Amino acid sequence: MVTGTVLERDGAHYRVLTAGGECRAVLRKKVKRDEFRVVVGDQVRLEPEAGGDLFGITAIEPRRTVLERRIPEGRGTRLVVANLDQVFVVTATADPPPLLQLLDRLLVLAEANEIGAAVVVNKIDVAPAAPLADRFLRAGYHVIETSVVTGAGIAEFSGALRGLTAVVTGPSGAGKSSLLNMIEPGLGLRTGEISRKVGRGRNTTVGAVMIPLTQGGFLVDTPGFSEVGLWGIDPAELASCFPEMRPFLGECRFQDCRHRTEPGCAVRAGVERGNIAADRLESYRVLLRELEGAPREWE
Ligand SMILES: Nc1nc2c(ncn2[C@@H]2O[C@H](COP(=O)(O)OP(=O)(O)O)[C@@H](O)[C@H]2O)c(=O)[nH]1
Ligand SMILES: [Mg+2]
Ligand SMILES: [Zn+2]
Repeated sequence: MVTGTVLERDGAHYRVLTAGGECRAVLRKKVKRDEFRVVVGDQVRLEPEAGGDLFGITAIEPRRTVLERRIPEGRGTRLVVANLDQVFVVTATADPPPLLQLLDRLLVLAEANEIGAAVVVNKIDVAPAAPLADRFLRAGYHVIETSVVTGAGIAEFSGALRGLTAVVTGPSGAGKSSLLNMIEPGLGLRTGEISRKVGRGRNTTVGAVMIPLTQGGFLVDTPGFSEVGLWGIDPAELASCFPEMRPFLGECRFQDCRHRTEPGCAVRAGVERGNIAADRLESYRVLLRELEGAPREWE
């Protein structure tokens, strides 16, 4: 039996990486009938199709994680990528200035989908890493400080990616493409682009692509990541997506406390004592408003 990792979908064909190299595969009828949806990142079982070098996908191995996005007009959800281990949220120290609420939102997305999350503070040659790095360290995240200019932290970032299936995300201009080019020079990603869509030259594609790394592991390039909404998150669960808030969650006076103005709120007390950063609570509140205001009828 041959197994492989689905790297990319192209219409009815899937590009699959096996121990013996890359091959092209199609869904076997049985898999189709069972309405299995094969997505990028899936581990699949393959059998040779009669005549030709095509393989048939006969089964999908159980998924470790899934990332979904909602399809508009109440048409349900679509899997974006399977078996993602880790999300690296990249920010620059400056130029462009860090967008704290955007970074927190991406971290919450990972948490809510039970995918590991870490922060990369890049451009430490431009401005000191400390205030930004400390903010995320105190929130409980692993933080890697890097500079593409001096090479600082690149080996550490590379080591953190090794063997994992990871997404590298973050605001435009933070240095994602530059970092990845240093880790995998063969990638040849364009840098300094105004829009990554322009850089990719394939702006109609919504599918994810898995890129095998020489050192082992995969990078997932998914235009879908930032589109993965917060819609799936129960507002009551949101605070538990902030690691530093978790120790306080059972301690509020009201069991259904949303940590706004309720009396006896242990999370707010945690902010007053300096255990939780005030701007993290602010990010929580922004996301909570969004979740509570989101239309629920499609779920
Ligand atoms: N000074 C400095 N500039 C960087 C660093 N990393 C990236 N850049 C520059 O920042 C700009 C945006 O980088 P890019 O990799 O395209 O960012 P992306 O949009 O996140 O992919 C480019 O002009 C890079 O040369 C860094 O560590 N230090
Ligand atoms: Mg880029
Ligand atoms: Zn509370």
